[in-house]
Order: sequence, then structure tokens, then C-alpha cells
Amino acid sequence: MNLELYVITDEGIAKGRTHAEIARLACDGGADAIQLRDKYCSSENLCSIGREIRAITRRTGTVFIVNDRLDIALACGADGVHLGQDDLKVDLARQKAPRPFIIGVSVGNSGEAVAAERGGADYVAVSPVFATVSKIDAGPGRGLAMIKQIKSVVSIPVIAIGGINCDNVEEVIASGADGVAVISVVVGQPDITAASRDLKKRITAAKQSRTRLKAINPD
Ligand code: TZP
Ligand code: MG
Repeated sequence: MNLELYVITDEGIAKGRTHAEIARLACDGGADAIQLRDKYCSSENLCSIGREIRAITRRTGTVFIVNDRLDIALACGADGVHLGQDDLKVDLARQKAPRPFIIGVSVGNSGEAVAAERGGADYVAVSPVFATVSKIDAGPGRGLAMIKQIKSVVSIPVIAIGGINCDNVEEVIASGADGVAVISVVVGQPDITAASRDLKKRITAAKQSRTRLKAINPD
């Protein structure tokens, strides 16, 4: 499961592009995972958009996750669901959707991260690392130290989310994140494919220097 560059769809800032178009453009730019996120869409529409994105991501071998809705994720054949602290509990979701179905959980502290892993999560998203305008109720940024702290208490992948851009992605990866989940730095750009490619390149470079540094200084 590669979640290095995890792009979340948002039609509100996409300059007229649909969820499916965002997904296709981001996949073309090398996104490793796409999350369909829409808080206002009807279940019927969400499911049909989900089916479209399933077909797109199948062609590129990209992981496909649905936000909030386990029912929709299962109905449209997605690889997984992403749950917040106020959504369906992870252990209940896991009972309904055994592995290899992927379950991700947003966490804001070590306790939530440990509970998510124990409940059956496959990854946690540290949320938000920096302040963001893309999620109204995200709250203040928790900082890079939270990534390090959560990395030290779980063994599942830790994805960083919130306010991540081309200028700070290197330090986010250097802090131990296994991947970054983003909206505005990709979806809000005129060229989603180029923006994805650029961010992916920066993640790869940051991971290489992290590996080099670890080889020199294992602690
Ligand atoms: N969950 C926590 S922060 C966030 C979500 C969906 C928004 C991330 O968007 P951006 O534009 O990359 O800060
Ligand atoms: Mg949610």
C-alpha cells in the first residue's frame, strides 16, 4: 500500500473540474492514492462518481479511498475508507470490511493513533499538521513534532495532512511521515498533473535524503 502522494478531491477549489477529472489528472501526475471527499453530494451521486474514479484508478494502479462513507466505499468497489474521530468507529468498520480493505483514521494525538491501530486501522493521518483553510473545523496546526511523536507509538504508516505545500513537504518527510495527503497544493492549481508530479518529485527526493541521513546517523 503506497500512500506517498495522497490527493483528496475538492470540487470547491478545482476551477470547474469534477471529482473524476481531478482524479484522472492527479493519477496522470503520479498520485499514489486518491480520496473522494464531498460532504454535500447525495449518496446516489457519490456512488456513481465513486464508480468513475474506481475505473480511472484501476487503469493507473492508484489506491482509491472514499472519505467518511463505508457504505459508498463498498458499493463502488473502492480500496478503502477514511474515517474521522466523529465517524463510524474503526473496529466496527473493520468488522464489516475485513482486510485487504483499507481503513484510514484521522488522529490528532498519540492516544488516538494507538487506539486507531488497535481498532484495525491500516494507516493514520496526523491532522492537521499545519493550519489549513480547506477544512473549516480542522483546528490549529499540531506541528511537525506531532508526526515524530505518532511515528514513535504506531507501526502502521503515518500520513501527514493539513497545510502541506512545496515549501514544507521536505520537513514533513524529514519528520518521519510516510506520505502526505493534500488538497490545495494540487487540486487548487491550474495544472493538477504538473502540480502532482512536482510534489511527488519533492517527496521522493526528501525520502532519499532521509534514508541517506539515517544511514549516517541511525539514531
Ligand atoms: N483533513 C485535515 S486537514 C484537511 C483535511 C481534509 C485539509 C487539507 O487540505 P490542504 O489544502 O492540503 O491544507
Ligand atoms: Mg470524516
